[in-house]
Amino acid sequence: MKPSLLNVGRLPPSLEKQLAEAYTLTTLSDVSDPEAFLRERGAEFTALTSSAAIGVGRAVIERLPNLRVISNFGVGLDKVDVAFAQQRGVAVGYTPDVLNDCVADLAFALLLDVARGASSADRFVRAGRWPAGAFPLGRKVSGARLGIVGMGRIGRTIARRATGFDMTVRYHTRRPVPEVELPHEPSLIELARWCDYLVLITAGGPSTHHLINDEVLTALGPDGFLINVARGSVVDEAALVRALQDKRIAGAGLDVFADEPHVPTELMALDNVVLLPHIASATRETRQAMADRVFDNLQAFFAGQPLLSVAPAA
Ligand code: NAP
Ligand code: 8YV
Repeated sequence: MKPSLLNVGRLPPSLEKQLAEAYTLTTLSDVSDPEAFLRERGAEFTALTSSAAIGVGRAVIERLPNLRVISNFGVGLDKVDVAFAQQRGVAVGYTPDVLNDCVADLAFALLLDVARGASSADRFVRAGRWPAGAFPLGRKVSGARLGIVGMGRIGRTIARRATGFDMTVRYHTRRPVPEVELPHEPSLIELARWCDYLVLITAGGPSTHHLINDEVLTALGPDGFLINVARGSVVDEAALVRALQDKRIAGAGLDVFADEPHVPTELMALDNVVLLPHIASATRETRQAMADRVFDNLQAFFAGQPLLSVAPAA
């Protein structure tokens, strides 16, 4: 008998197909009345898949009394109630490391774009404005000062990329990372004051909610750029909009937003921002590697083996 798997997230079609072959798969969004379905059939499911974008909260987990394993498509667990799942003895798998390269690459794509004005210059050319005059000067990236907020798997990959641009790097986390030789800056304000580019790559969730507030943006200053590839919740978006409108910071490159897929209209009106639809891990290679990890975590669990990537105790 195949184990019953409830999919509450949106997964790549090839992964859904693979899951449907190995498990008795139900996708919650296909069900007409999910509330009633969970009430009547919740006890059938031993496994659950979700994605970092959708997650799974306590209310759903509570409806699944026989749940034994969650496999999350994504490394960010801010929308998964890991603490409650683990308390119930449910194993939680996720997809760390396989996306480090692509997220770090996209952080640099945003950084270079907003500093040099690539997207803005593209709009300038397409609008036929070049014959009327030169595009405004950008800002130099090579040799500049890079502040990284978060120095985990992806933060370290971003720091490695920065060596190729001869950048001077410092970082901020709650605790210095012993194996990282870069200078740790215990004060986020001081890091923002020091750097030219401030890249956010912390976890989301309550501990980082609005870490980047008006005070930090003021410290970053009119020549400083903010890059966010972490979570929209890390930034006070209203304060960011005001800082950009008043030119109290130079610009921002954003892959993530507070209320995705909705982007504040004020940001769309600004030319000193680059706006991306949460695509940092979205390459064919990396999404396939993430899909493989989601599948392999489940397969390992049902083979009685440890998950390949198990979420740390919450
Ligand atoms: P990780 O290895 O767990 O690193 C997380 C880092 O955040 C750690 O260095 C941690 O250091 C730091 N941190 C946590 N709370 C903090 C706080 N309050 N103040 C300062 N630093 C704090 O995670 P990762 O694999 O590098 O991934 C990081 C995050 O990137 C994910 O959680 C996810 O939200 C985001 N992400 C986004 C995309 C995208 O598509 N844009 C893709 C993948 C991941 P301390 O605990 O010592 O403070
Ligand atoms: C995914 C992410 O784009 O892994 C994460 O935490 O944010 C991204 O890799 C996405 O969440 C997939 O749902």
